Amino acid sequence: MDAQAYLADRRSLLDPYLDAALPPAGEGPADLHAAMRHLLFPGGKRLRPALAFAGCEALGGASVDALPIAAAVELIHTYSLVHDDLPCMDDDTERRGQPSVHVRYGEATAVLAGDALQALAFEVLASAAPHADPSVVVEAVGDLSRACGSRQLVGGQVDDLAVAARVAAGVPPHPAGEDAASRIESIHARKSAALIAASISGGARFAPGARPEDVARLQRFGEGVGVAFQIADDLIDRDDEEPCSLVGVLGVESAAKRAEALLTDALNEIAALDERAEPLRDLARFAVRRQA
Ligand code: GRG
Repeated sequence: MDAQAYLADRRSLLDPYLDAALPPAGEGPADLHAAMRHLLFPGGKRLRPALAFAGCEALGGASVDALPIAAAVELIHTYSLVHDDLPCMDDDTERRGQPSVHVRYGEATAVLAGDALQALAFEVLASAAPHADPSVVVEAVGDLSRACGSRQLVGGQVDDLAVAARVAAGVPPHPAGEDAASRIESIHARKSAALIAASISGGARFAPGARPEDVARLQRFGEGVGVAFQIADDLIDRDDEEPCSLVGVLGVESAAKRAEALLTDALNEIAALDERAEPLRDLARFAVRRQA
């Protein structure tokens, strides 16, 4: 099964589970619950849940073992998109060809829908406890909360916004004497790669009998693939004006080479895993080499 078929197949496992986890759109406050569903269904590529399933399979688990973490990472991803589109952040009126949540439901409801999606992610993850080893669930909650916090996702977003603010103020995006490429990769690592790595290692944790050294290996794999994924995203946009992009700083060719080098290093990191890691390898290649 290639990466696209894997994404489609695992979407059909995830979506009914996600649907059941969300309050129905008609339940009061109806606007809030409808706003929470707005970006979730039909949703995007479902890359992070697929990575969670594939991470679990790579260590011998079944996809169903990873359902709670797969749903949790998609809920976090969705919350971050709802908030990222707000006028005080990226100020985007459309996402995936639809009005952004704040355009459709108003700003206050969009902020609160994002908050509720984030809380629901941890509720869903905690609900794994009766089936999974409770100590695995506690570790997974700790890992995911760290990936979402001020040292990772939120901190990366703050530093990204600071680059945009410098440009808006008419000063160079990166201070003189600073290594702009390293700074950008550090932002990518926190804003994009932390959640991607948490998806993979989080899924891996739920494989019965997963060894901590293999989970750590998959975490490192995810960190590399996550940065490469963000570079690929910037290559697709080809936005030379984007100040927080390696494409702007290094040019298309060097940025593409950097993404490939990160992918190669990441694949080497998990070379010892057997053929059960093949869906994960395919997803990583797809994430880094896709054209859209
Ligand atoms: C607001 C806390 C907070 C964080 C925002 C997600 C994010 C951080 C910013 C969105 C803009 C951006 C460039 C994020 C990097 C991650 C990224 C490329 C998201 C898009 O991911 P895909 O391609 O999206 O998996 P789909 O639509 O397929 O779900």
